[in-house]
Order: sequence, then structure tokens, then C-alpha cells
Amino acid sequence: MWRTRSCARRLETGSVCISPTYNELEIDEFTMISGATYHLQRQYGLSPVLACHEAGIFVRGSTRKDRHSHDDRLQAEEKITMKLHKLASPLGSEILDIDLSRPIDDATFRQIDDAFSERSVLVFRDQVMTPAQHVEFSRRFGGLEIHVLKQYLLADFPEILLISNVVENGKPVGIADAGQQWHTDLSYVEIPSRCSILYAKQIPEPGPDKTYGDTCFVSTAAAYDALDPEMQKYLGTLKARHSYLKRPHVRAKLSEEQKKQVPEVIHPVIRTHPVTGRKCIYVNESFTTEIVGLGKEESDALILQLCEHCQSEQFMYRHKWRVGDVLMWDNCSTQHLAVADYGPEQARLMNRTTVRGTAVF
Ligand SMILES: O=C(O)CCC(=O)C(=O)O
Repeated sequence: MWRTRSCARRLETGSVCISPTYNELEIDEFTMISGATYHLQRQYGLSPVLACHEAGIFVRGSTRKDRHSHDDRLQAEEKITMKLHKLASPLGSEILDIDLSRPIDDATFRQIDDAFSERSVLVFRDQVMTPAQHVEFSRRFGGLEIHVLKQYLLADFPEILLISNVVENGKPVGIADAGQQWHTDLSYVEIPSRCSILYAKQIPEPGPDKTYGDTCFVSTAAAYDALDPEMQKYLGTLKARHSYLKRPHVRAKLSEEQKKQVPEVIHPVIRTHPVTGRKCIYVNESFTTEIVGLGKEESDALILQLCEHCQSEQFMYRHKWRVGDVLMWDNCSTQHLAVADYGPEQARLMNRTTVRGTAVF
């Protein structure tokens, strides 16, 4: 409770946050609700519903709409049958028995959303979705971004970005170099993305004992927790600059107009997760250019040290793709890397939606 109140105070009062569970609430109310319930769930092993109840959320000036959703939640708890398998790493759960092409009722959706906040990466296997269904499922988590690289958006579905090494009529159909360095999506904008949802359409043929084109994820929350308290305190005082143009030679070329749409931004080196209240290291190899106020040598060394720390195996989950996988990741509490170990003759095609986030604090 204490933690969530202090998070709330640091946010700009009156900004609006979209929570699929609680609709649109003032950001401090949202943060208090989500953080308080998460804290209670973790601390005392309470279910999300009991945690809501214990947190006294609906006593503290809630609207009728919120109270209604609380009642829904109580009723729904008995009905929920969603099966979930926690992966053997500090992040990631596989959600079983959910067909993303079919409508998902609110109670089940809230279970998915809660599991996502807790585990940071969710995997849904064997899905067959149309682009419209992909967009619809993604919208349950918030508004969708339209990527600056307009040439790689799916025709008629600008919310879907194509990531691919496939070339048709001499033109790449998608971004071929997306994610081949550790990064978190859109850290280079002022309000970075909440999460991304990737759907595997084509993947390189696996060998007898090896898959190709895997994606690795690390928990930046677990990486923060593993730092010593002195370092945590020091990093908490720092800010860093992020730029989409950090490595222009490896990223798809931007027109002058596109460059203007992605000016540099400054974020805290340690950011607080808006739902769980956990602290996360928010410095990444692809987009973080400088620790503000440090000399170049010291800044480069600290960025490298933090990136290497985050990339440690102990914080990692490596996803081996199958066609039909849908995988979503949290862009605050994780970083990821697409492993480029396959050749141009091995087609890989993924469809990505990117869900809008909230202000960084
Ligand atoms: O292609 C992948 O596996 C991941 C792509 C990626 O890094 C991204 O979409 O940000």
C-alpha cells in the first residue's frame, strides 16, 4: 500500500491511464488499485479478488462502474477455468486452452491480464487468428501504436507491423533487422509501449536438435532485485537518454520526415512498473545512448555494465517458436533479443501489434 501510494504521488495528477480491468481511471487511482492488489497478492498469497477486497479499493472513492466490475470479479472467480503453466524462469507463463480467435469474456480476460502483470511474458500456442482478431485481442490491453516505419505495416491493418526477412518483387515485406540487439520496444519515445503481441506466421525449419530464430527475454525486474542496495540507490538518482537512431547502420533507414517523429527522450534509469510497483532497469543496448550528467567514458561503461547484468542467463527465458504461437511481453519489465541465426533462404514472418503505455516514472 505504501509503495503504491508513493508511486501515485510521483505521477502527474489527472493524467489518464487505460486499464482494461478498470476502464479509464485517473492515473493515481489506477496505480493505487493495481499496485495495492498486486502487493497483497504477493505478500499474503491472496487471489486477485480477495486482494482487491482487502485493499479496500472500492471504499476509497470508487465509481459505480468500478464497484460493478468488482462484483463481476467476485462472481467470475468461481467460474474461471483458465489453465496456466509457469515457465521455469523468472518470467513467462504459457496460457493453455484459450482460443484467441474467439471472444474472451471479461472474467477470463482479467485472469490473462493479471497473469501478464505477474509473469511479464505470456505464450499462447496453436493459434489461428485473422489480422482483425489479432488487433481486437491486442486492443483489450490498450490503444495500439502505428509504427513509424509505415512501409512495413500490413495493408488495411496499420496496427500490425510485419517483421520478416522475406523479399517479394525485390522489396522486403517487413523489418528484417527488428530486435537483433537487446531492447525494449519504443523506449525511444516519451510514452513507451506497454506491451507487444507477436504472432508467428512462418518460422525457419528446425534442425534435428536445434531451432532457429528463437527470441530471448530477460526480466529487468529480477535484474533490478539482484543489484546490491547501494547500487539500486545510486541508479535511482540517474536518468538516461534514448534514441531510435542510436545505430543507424543496423536499423531500417528513416526518411527525414520519419526522423522528426522520433526525437531523443530522457527516462529514469530505474523505472517503476505501473501495475506491480516493481522497479525495473530501463537501459537497453539498442536505444540508450547516454547516462545524463556522466562523462562519455563513465556513461558508456555504466550502460554496458547494466546491459550485461540484465542479459544474464539467470533472468532469461528463450522462446523456441512454432507457427501459430502468440507471445506477448511487457515492455517495462523485460528486454528481448531476436536471435539472427538463420539465412535468407529460411523464411520468417511475424505480425506484431504494439500496445500504448503510460508515462514513465
Ligand atoms: O522477431 C522477433 O522475434 C522479435 C522482434 C522484436 O524484437 C520486436 O518486435 O521488437
